[in-house]
Amino acid sequence: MGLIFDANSDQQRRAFAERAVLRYWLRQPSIAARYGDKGRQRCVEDMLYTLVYLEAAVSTGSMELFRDYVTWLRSIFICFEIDVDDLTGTLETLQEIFIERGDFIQAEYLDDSLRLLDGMEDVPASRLTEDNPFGTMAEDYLSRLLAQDQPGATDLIFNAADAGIPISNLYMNVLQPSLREVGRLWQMNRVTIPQEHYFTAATKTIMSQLYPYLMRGPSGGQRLIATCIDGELHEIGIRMVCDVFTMNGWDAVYLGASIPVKEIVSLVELERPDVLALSVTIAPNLPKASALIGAIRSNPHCDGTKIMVGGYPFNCCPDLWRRIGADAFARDATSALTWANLRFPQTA
Ligand code: B12
Repeated sequence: MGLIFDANSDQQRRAFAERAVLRYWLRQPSIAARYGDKGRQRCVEDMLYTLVYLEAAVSTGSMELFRDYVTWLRSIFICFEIDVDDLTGTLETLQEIFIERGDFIQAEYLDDSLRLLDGMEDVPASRLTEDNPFGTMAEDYLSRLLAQDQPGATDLIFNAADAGIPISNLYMNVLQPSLREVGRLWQMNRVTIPQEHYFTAATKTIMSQLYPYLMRGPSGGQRLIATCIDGELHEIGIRMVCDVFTMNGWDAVYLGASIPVKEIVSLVELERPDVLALSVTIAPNLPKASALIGAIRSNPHCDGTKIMVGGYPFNCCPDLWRRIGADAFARDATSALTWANLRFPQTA
């Protein structure tokens, strides 16, 4: 529905992006002086990014998804001190080209974001919220890892686990909010990419070291396969989902990041899990998630497997899971378990 370009038409998309950037730059002669030739290439890459987000939003009928993207982009412009007028001008130019082409749905999505642009939040709110019962620990974890103190962060988590705090609490209230906070700080230009990568790598190591604490509960006979869609590199969230299921007696298998659609279908066909848990963070990966769901639905050998989805775009558009044809959605690992336990009570 509403695709701008033929499927996989990278060339068409690039030509379109170049045309749109050129049109805006010709209108704003000062921009060439400010950004130069390198800057123009950068703008084309950014335009391509905007186009794939727009395609993902249009193809899933989610105007709020594109709005969220523009809010995010605008805050990046502000925090990296890039002139927001250039964002407005670029989006207006894009809208104009879509109208000329008769792509009115895309023009409408742009119109929505342009109308709301001035009211969008300049900087996102902190992810370390006051209602977090482990807020102090989350702040402590964040500051230790930002100071490259992995041993200190490890001690913090292991002392808490040794004191009997359930791993799921540490996941939900310490690791999850601090990872989201480090993402926010990156978006605000307050932490560097190496700092963010160090934070992620250290957190993955700590999660791996926690495995002896996971203690697989008595098996309830339910089966889960947990995976990221093709192209998706954000895999910590789905790993948490899988761990929480494991701790609660599910026979849960975690496949990791970016698994091709065909391979996931074959595995579901072979293993027939009760639930396939599918994670998507980057909205342009949504069309592949829809394709996977379609392929599973049309395969009679996959009958009986329920498809649950989750991740960033679903948390920002609560209705999106229905529109891509999933059976369920959960905001986080513990609510996913609640849904799955109700749907599949223990049999063993
Ligand atoms: C770590 C990280 C990365 C790492 C990921 C490493 C890894 N091994 O996972 C790396 C460096 C690879 C990365 C890359 C990118 N990232 Co990044 N990343 C993050 C960061 C900081 C943390 C992600 C995380 O682990 N969160 C914590 C987990 C626990 O939360 P969660 O993922 O939401 O998962 C929970 C729920 O959503 C739910 N859930 C998740 N999946 C599922 C599935 C099911 C079935 C269910 C039921 C529930 C469920 O349960 C989970 C546990 O409770 C986020 C910030 C953020 N807000 O999350 C940015 C973030 C997601 N990244 C972002 C971006 C832009 C990118 C890049 C495009 C950057 C770039 N230009 O290269 C690339 C894209 C890579 C790709 N193709 O996938 C943006 C996305 C913004 C947007 N509007 O889309 C964010 C939000 C940062 C920001 N604030 O700007 N990133």
